[in-house]
Amino acid sequence: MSLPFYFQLEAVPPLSPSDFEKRLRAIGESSYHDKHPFHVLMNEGKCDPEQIRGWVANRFYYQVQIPIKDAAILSICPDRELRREWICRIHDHDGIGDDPGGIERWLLLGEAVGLSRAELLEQKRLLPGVRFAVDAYVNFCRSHTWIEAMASSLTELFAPSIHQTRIDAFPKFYPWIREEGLRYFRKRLTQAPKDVSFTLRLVIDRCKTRPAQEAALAALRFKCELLWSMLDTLYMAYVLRIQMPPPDGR
Ligand code: AHQ
Repeated sequence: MSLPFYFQLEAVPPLSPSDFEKRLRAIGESSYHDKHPFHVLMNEGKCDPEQIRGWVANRFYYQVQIPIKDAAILSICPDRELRREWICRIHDHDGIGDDPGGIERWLLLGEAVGLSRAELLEQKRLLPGVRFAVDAYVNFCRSHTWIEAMASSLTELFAPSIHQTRIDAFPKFYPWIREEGLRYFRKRLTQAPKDVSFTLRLVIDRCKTRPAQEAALAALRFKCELLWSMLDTLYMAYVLRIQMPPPDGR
């Protein structure tokens, strides 16, 4: 079995830190899912309530798997100082102390768009393609090195604008969505930059060889692909209205 191409780069000199960062950022600039037609429709106010509810319900599966993914990273990271930093991501989603966490804030978003907590918690609207993409993210982080898994979260380099866009667009185009539903996005405006500045510095500092740098770039490309494919599934189901008939008529 041939090794991934980047392992054949041992003799190639590493990228400089600034060129490595430029390569990381270039991935998002071209293929981050803020450019996906479903997000464009949503941010231009062209989604109907059912399409918004479909997006909220399916993204809930991504949200609840984030702490599972981060726990998988903790379980393979041997560095105590890095674990002490990374564990905050689990608290951000599961909650800690008085902060109920991002999963609870996403449940509030669900209620604000007209979905019951039970519908979200029981994954009533979860589409197969979304489940496969999200599970692929968790499995990637379980089966790769901890630095590749951390590098895959760098899609959030491009996330603050995506949250601000929703904070601006939802009240303007979807006044029927209750304001408290936006709490999740508002919280990410500060959490995402904190997470990403730590992770960007770590990946640049720790990926000293060209193979390590190319593996981190491949991890980020993989994550962009899975975020994009989640929205492909939603577009197919909620815009083109093509869904797999439920197996055995369920
Ligand atoms: O709300 C998001 C979030 O908490 C995270 C964690 C991070 C990761 O660990 O991969 N990625 C991420 C993202 C969140 N929101 C997405 C969105 O479109 O609202 C973007 C997504 C990301 O950029 O990876």
